[in-house]
Amino acid sequence: MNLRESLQLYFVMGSPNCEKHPAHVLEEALLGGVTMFQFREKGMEALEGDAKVELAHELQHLCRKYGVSFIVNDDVELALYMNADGVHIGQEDEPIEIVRRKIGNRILGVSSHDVNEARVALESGADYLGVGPMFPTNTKNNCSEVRGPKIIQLLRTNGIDIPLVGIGGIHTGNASQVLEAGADGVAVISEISKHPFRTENLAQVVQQKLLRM
Ligand code: 3NM
Repeated sequence: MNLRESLQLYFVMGSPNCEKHPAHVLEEALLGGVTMFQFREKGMEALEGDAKVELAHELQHLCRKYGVSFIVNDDVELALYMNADGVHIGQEDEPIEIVRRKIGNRILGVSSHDVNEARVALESGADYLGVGPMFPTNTKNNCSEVRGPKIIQLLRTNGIDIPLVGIGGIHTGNASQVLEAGADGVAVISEISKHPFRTENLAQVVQQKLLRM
C-alpha cells in the first residue's frame, strides 16, 4: 500500500477517547478496515510515563498484526524509542524541519489549516497533511474554526498535491463530502472510538466513494 492508500481510513485515538479498553477498540477497528492508526494520548486522564509507553506498545503490536502503519502524535522521542512508522505533529509543536531530521525517512504528518501552512509543511518535508476541522467536533479542545471540505478544494486548486486527509467531525454520513473535495482519506476519532463495531460501514462508504471517483 502506498501512503495515499494507507490514508483512506485513518483512525486516531488514545485511551481518553475510548469507552472500552483501547486495544479492544483498535482490534475491532482494524478488523473493520482501518488503513492507518495514530496513537494520540491526549486530554483529560491521558496516560503518562510507563503506562503510556505500555499502551503504545500494545497498540503497535496490533497494528503490526494487521499490517497497518503505527503513527505517534507529537511525541517524537516515543516514536523513535518504539521504532514507530511515523509521527504526526501540529503547528504548535517542534519545527517541521527539526522533526524531519530526527525521524529520518519515517512518515511525517502535519496538521495544516490554510494554504500558507500547507505550503510551509510541504517545503519543510511533510509526507502528508491533516486538514481540519471539516465539521464541528467536541473531541478536541481549542479546535480552530470549522473550515469545511472547501478548504481541501482550495488547497488542491493552489497546487498542494501531496497526500492529505480531512479531520474533525467526520462520520459515515459526511465522509463522502471530504473525499469529493479532493482528500485521499478521512481521519476520525469518535466515529470509530465510540462505535468500533460500525467501522466496516465507514470503510465501505470511503472505498465506494474512492472507486467511483
Ligand atoms: N484535529 P473527531 S479536529 C485531533 O482540526 C483533531 O486539526 C483536528 O475528532 C483538526 O473525529 C480533531 O471525533 C478531532 O471529530 C477529531
